[in-house]
Amino acid sequence: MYIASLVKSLSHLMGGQYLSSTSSKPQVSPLMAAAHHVSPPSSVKQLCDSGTLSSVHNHYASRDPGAPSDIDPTLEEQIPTIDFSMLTQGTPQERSLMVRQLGQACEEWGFFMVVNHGVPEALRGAVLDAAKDFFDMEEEKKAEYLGRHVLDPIRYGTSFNSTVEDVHYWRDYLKLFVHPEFHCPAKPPNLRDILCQYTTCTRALGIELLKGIWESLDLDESYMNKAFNLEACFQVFVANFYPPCPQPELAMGLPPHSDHGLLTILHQNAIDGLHVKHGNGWVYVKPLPNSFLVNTGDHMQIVTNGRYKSVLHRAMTNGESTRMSVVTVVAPSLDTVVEPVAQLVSSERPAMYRGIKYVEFLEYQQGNKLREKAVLELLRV
Ligand SMILES: O=C(O)CCC(=O)C(=O)O
Repeated sequence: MYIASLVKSLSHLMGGQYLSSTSSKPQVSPLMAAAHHVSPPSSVKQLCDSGTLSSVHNHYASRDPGAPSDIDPTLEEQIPTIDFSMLTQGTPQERSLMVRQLGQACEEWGFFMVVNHGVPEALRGAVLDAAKDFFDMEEEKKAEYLGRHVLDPIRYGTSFNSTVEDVHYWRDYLKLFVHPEFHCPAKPPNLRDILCQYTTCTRALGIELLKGIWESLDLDESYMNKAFNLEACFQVFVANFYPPCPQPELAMGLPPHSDHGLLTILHQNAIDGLHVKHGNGWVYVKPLPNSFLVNTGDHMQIVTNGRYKSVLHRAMTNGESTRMSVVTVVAPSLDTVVEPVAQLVSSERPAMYRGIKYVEFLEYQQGNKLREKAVLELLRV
């Protein structure tokens, strides 16, 4: 009851505060404005570059190796693979096979690898290099992009949301809103062009996968465009930087969480560190060469009325090498109210979630501690 009224008052507080999805910058709500004045901790890169680090400060001790949720992951389970070329250029039989496999992957895993996706390897390499060039810039230059508010379209920072956290995560990030308007730092100079190409390709990839997923549920494609306003779809790009950590047994890159969007498309450098929750355990992800890792987000769970669930994942640290990942999230337009589609609601399976404007969900998720599927749970009917 308390939670329901919290969500209601949140919606009320934020209602009407935002410009339309084509506006240049979402406005700051009074709720979030309060969080502006806390100065952020140093970036973890800066801590590492100081060269004297042999242990992590208590602020980073987010892991409890003895806790049941922290048990060692297994490699035994194989994450499903989707051949994108069969989905988009295959025979009708090949497409329907891929659609079936997509549906199965979403239902059983919420995670799959995509191969033969057509995004050039050179571009995938270039985006990681350009993101690294950004993190390698002097702190004073990066400080120009420090996030003041969780809906700022360009946001450099550390941990997840250091203004509200008790413990921090061993991660620096650059978050950019790249669609329907494209935002990018002016430095390093090649970032804009590479990112523009990369995010265009991955958006197209995401939308094709969404069509296949929609088909796997026997839903009409035109209805999907209407439900999400995909022409103005919201797309965010995140570059994650996890430098070597002196005590990886204590610190985490990112804690167990689900993603807010419909689909997240992830690509990493040669260093592994992603764990995915499957059944009661964690699976250590070893991506196939040249593949993307894709996972379903909270809004997929809402819209499918719980048929396809978002999945918990976490990013681990290591003591030797810098890990980087680049993530793009494809989501409904910011002003879309997302709710379970009527075709997946019945008297046997009543609506499980109440509808919420995408931007409200996003602001709440990004403005609070990152904790499993906490925001989605707030919307449960
Ligand atoms: O770096 C990774 O592998 C995971 C990143 C992630 O979960 C995120 O950016 O939300």
